[in-house]
Amino acid sequence: MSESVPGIAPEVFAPVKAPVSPTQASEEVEFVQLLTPEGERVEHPDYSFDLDDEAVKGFYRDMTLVRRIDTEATALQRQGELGIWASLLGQEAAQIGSGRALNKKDMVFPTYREHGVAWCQGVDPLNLLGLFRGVDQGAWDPRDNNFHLYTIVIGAQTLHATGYAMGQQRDGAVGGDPDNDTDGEATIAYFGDGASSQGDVNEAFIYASVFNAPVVFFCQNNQWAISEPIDRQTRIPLYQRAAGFGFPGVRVDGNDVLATYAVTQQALKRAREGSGPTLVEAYTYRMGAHTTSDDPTKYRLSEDLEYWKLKDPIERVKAYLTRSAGVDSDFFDAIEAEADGIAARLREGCLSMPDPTLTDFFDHAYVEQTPQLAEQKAQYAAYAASFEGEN
Ligand SMILES: Cc1ncc(C[n+]2csc(CCOP(=O)(O)OP(=O)(O)O)c2C)c(N)n1
Ligand SMILES: [Mg+2]
Repeated sequence: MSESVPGIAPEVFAPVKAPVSPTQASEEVEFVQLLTPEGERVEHPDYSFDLDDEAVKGFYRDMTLVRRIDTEATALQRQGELGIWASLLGQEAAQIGSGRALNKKDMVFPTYREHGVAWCQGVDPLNLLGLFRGVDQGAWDPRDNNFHLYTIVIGAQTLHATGYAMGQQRDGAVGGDPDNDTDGEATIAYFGDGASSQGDVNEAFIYASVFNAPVVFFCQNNQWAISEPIDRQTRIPLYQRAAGFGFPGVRVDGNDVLATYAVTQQALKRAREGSGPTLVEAYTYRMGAHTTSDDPTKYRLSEDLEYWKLKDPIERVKAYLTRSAGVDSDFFDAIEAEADGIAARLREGCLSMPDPTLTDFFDHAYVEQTPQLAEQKAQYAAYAASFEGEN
């Protein structure tokens, strides 16, 4: 292989050296932060958090409840009641901050890990469990809560979101009074650091840019795509990629719910006003396994997790509420009790879900049954019946 190519620096050909741990890389990171890991409020020149402490208490409640939902779902999987579960542990602030910045008419396109955003949109967590239990293929109607079905095909939803946003634009739902951010609609697409390498995501960026679509690309950079570290996805900070596509990018402390709220709110406002897309990179960490089928101890250091535990998104809000907002233990105890109640309801609801029959799957392939599918369903039913009476 040639040592040098005119106009290309030799280091481009050097093997990419993954850092020993993402922890080291994170020391260099600059991002928008409004609440430190110690729970101290800080100011930023471009972003401010303008809600009161009641709202912060609400964020604390949301994050605590979704963490509990997540813990219960993980336990249910371990007990054989769910086929698989994708935990959001560590990403509560990124999801609640962005989810609470949404307006009623905004539309959400999630991946498979956005349980916190689903919560903000009012999707019953039992519906999420049905999907992971395998008794349905997503039992919620996206129109009920402006929250689309989970997408497992990495990055595909960014194209769906861009198409939807272009529809909002063509329906005249964008623009209007720029001082009234309830006037106008936007779309938000969630995806991961690994997804940023997909062709679909890059195509979505181009379409959104040239058509000025009202879409916010919300990337949760949790440092890992299963066992692949962020260094295998990019050599520049992900948010900087937006510049090459012609729209703004911003990196936010994804473990800071106040900053995530403020940054997403501004990006959504831009979109609703007709100023086009924004890429938000929420810098965070996947504290659990990729899914319950994964064992992260095989590929990452436990010291990383210890490092990120100090940046826990919930603990910093608790520290702020206790020290700076005068909130006492009654408040926290009440939320724990509420979490217990939700967990019990979920467990009971999960265990009592009716099993599907295999023929159900033929009914849900298309909105309307086709003659071919009807025939296949009948053939399958006859085949299954031929085993009746056998052990
Ligand atoms: C198109 C496609 N390729 C591969 C996979 C297998 N896969 C499932 S999750 C995943 C990693 C995704 O990582 P990231 O985008 O960072 O999201 P995270 O799981 O960290 O939230 C991969 C490669 C898939 N589901 N779809
Ligand atoms: Mg990831």
